[in-house]
Amino acid sequence: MDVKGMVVFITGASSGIGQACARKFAKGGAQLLLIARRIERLKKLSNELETVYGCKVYVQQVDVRDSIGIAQFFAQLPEEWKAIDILINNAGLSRGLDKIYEGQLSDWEEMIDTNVKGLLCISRLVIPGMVQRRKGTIINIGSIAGHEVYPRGNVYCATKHAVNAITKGMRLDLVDTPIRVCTVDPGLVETEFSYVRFHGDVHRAKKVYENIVPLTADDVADVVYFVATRPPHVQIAEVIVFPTCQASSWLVHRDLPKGTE
Ligand code: NDP
Ligand code: 8X3
Repeated sequence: MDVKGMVVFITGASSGIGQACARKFAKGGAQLLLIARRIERLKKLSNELETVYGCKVYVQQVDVRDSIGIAQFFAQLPEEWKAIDILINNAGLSRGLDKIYEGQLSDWEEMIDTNVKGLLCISRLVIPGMVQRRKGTIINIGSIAGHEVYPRGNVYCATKHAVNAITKGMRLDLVDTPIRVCTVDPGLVETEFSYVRFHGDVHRAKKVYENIVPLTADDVADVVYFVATRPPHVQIAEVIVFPTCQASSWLVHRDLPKGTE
């Protein structure tokens, strides 16, 4: 399927996987609707995409935890931008890596509000138009954390299990439409993810990717693009993508031989 001229809506496009997806779909000729909280980054990305790929880009500062703000953003969108062909529900984060009896309530709220309620809120506004137009692809960015729970991952894993369940629920409820629902579930990807998880502790964040070759955001964007560009009758329900050194959430081979990094 060609994405040329399609409206692709990416949440959390200011960094990491979302930003890599924006570049990938721009290269394919799509029109990009991009949101995140860091608007300066989105504007910079928009300039880059318009210059390099000559595509149309619409950016707006939106916090996906703010259901009223999301509704206002959606209501004021020009009609051409409301006709979303591909929704990439990517905005998400982890906060903390603590035993469940030591975790911070504020971290839990932030993860649940962003990863679960934010995704639901955006989807609730976008899917009716897809149903009406009888066209659309929804790609949720889940995680291996939505399939396995790892020590101290408790609430983050719970939010990604919720994303997994919501994705399945969407697929069931949309089975009588041409809309496709997919989830792309990565393992270790080196982005700002761990920096955010550890509240800006760069040293601790770097240790997550020590002595391994992790996935890059571009690797994940390649998978998302592949999923989106299958023929309309092909619905890739779920993709788990690991770096080669990873076999599960908690089995990661870190003994990288010198010279192969
Ligand atoms: P990054 O931290 O690099 O990017 C996260 C993006 O989400 C940013 O653009 C950020 O934008 C946005 N975001 C976070 N909170 C909000 C909010 N309240 N409102 C709007 N946007 C928000 O991490 P990744 O690219 O790695 O993460 C992207 C997705 O991939 C997440 O859902 C994550 O759970 C998932 N994932 C990541 C893996 C990894 O190892 N990196 C593995 C598996 C899944 P801003 O801060 O500007 O609002
Ligand atoms: C991000 C990957 O393993 O840190 O979802 O949960 S992991």
